[in-house]
Amino acid sequence: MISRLILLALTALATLGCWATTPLTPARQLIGRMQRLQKQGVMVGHQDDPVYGRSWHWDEGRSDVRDLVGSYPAVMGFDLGMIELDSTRNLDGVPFERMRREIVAQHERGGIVTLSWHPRNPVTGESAWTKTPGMGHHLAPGGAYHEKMCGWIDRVAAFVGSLRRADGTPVPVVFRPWHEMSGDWFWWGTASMTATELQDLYRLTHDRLTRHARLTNVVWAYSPNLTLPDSEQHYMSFYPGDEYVDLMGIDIYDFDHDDAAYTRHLRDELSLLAGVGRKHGKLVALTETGAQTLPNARWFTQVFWPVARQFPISYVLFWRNAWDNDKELYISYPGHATAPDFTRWTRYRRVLLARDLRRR
Ligand code: BMA
Repeated sequence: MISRLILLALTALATLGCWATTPLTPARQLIGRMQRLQKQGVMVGHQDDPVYGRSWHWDEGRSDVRDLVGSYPAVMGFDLGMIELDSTRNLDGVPFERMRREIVAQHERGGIVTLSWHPRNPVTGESAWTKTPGMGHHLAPGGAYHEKMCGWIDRVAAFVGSLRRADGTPVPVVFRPWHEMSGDWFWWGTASMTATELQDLYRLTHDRLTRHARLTNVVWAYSPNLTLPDSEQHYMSFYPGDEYVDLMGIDIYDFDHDDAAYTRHLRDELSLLAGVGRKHGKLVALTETGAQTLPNARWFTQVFWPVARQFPISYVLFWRNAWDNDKELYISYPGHATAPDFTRWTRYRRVLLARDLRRR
């Protein structure tokens, strides 16, 4: 009996020792950190924040957000579109070398990075917004474009694998492939692929990055867009499975300058998201949002926050302040009518910028 007890104790100690020495992957570390941060507040995110803004592009050390409130946003988004073609710049002109540098810098200042991907249409070579009925069939194993797609995904893997600090440590990122698949505008959307085919494409992407390229720095986001009338069943219909996803998100915009409709949708969708996140044990985030051209000077404190503050979201990513297109403006900059309101909002205790994350 005593020897049995000793054996049991030794096994327990060995197991504990083994746990203690198995380091968490960079992705697992980021998930844990985001879970802790989600309890403390909502992180402010901005697409392409340090590479261009309303009236400037490619300057170093600039940011519309930092110029206004004195801190970079907690989350930065970047897009990999055209990396599949081995291009040196993405579809909006951002050099990938610069992007890599900014991603590492954001990580080093304690911030978080999320990546989206608007790849060209693999069949026609046209933009991501070109539909091709039967796309799922072309991309399935044995399909005429399967190998090409694997090669494209591998280029994403090479870039994500190259995100390292000077000492070689991988920089973790939240990757959000095949976003807005519930809409019909992208070639991976409902006009070109079935929900099952999309799930297969998501799993293929996951497999190439984690098993084939052995990346340990990817946190996986699932991010349909708002498609009314919405329901949990609709939201989940493209879901590749719990073993492929770490974060559940949604993209919602106010394109029509209709604050009442936006807040109604935001409330419905965030409550749906909070429910599925709880049920599946995942992080949740508002993976893209914004009021196009920001016509309401008090949008951040009066329209967005009264709803968003009621839900446990990890971050909100405002889309880009395009340098080449007046319509794409989603976050304040110095001199804009929303600047005082945005500044006030970022001072709220539960609204987190990069400077608030440093020691958390
Ligand atoms: C879209 C638009 C496009 C842009 C693309 C990738 O939502 O903003 O203008 O090229 O994202 O950033």
